[in-house]
Amino acid sequence: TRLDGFTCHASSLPCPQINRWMAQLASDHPDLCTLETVGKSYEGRPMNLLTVGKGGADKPGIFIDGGIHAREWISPATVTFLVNQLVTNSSAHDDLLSSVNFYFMPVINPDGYDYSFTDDRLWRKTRSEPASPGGCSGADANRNWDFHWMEAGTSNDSCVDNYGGSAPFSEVEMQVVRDQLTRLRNTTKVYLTFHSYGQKWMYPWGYTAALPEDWQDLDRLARDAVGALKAVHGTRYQVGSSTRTIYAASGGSDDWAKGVAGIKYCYTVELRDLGTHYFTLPPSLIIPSGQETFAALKVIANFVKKT
Ligand code: ING
Ligand code: ZN
Repeated sequence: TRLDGFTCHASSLPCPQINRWMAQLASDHPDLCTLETVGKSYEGRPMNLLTVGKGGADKPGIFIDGGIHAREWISPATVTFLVNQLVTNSSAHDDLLSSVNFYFMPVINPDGYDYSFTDDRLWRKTRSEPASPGGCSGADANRNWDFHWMEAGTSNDSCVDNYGGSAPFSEVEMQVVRDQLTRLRNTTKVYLTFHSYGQKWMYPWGYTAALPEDWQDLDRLARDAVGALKAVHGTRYQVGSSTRTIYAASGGSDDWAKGVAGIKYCYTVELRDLGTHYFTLPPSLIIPSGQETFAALKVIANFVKKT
């Protein structure tokens, strides 16, 4: 059976179905979509990158990932919603698709994500085997990046949720994402990584309370984005640096994307809600979350188009 956008967003889908849906979408829209398997997870699941655009490889890009934390199901659901909007309603976004490339990786921790369907709904980490005897499985993929690794908001106890891993980039899935960001860094102007929950549009740094020297540029674009987001369903998002908005945590992907890859506009987005439903947001809120987040993405893409 075919998986259309509506069926996909009636509930969260596990990885095999997300991959099947992306493959079908890419083959239905070959003029707009390029689907590549760019790596494999620890347990062997394919990791896919979907490029959407028709202006050619040198156009400015926006790199978007989801599902770095297994239990944050609204993240892959929202990222796939963004993909679906751009691709199946492409005539409405014709000018953006001609001038901007969108790089999507909807589930960058596929082992953990599937484990949260089959075994433990509240699993956060990857599923790599313990690095030492008596340890626990998995690391916090958003504490595993090689920039101020293990300095703040993280632990070297493998049995806790914010375990930073046995070494920077010990988790193969983060190596895969790192390599794509590195490959695309010259054209990528914006990096967006979707989490839940808390309704926050955050920029670096997570490792320190100090702000990047260009923080006002990041702050301004974030405020424009959340303004458009709020206009859709009235949802309020807070804007600020990660450390000042939520808590200090180092080894996150956005800090690496800015501090090492040199991408100027990097954001960690905490999607809905404010805590009422914790990580188990009702499926009826997938579409509203997608709609408002798409409004924010359009603001960002229009900005990128002008750069
Ligand atoms: N939140 C992010 C986390 O990884 C974060 C918040 C990101 C803090 C980046 C600092 C830097 O803990 C969730 N929900 O995982
Ligand atoms: Zn998260």
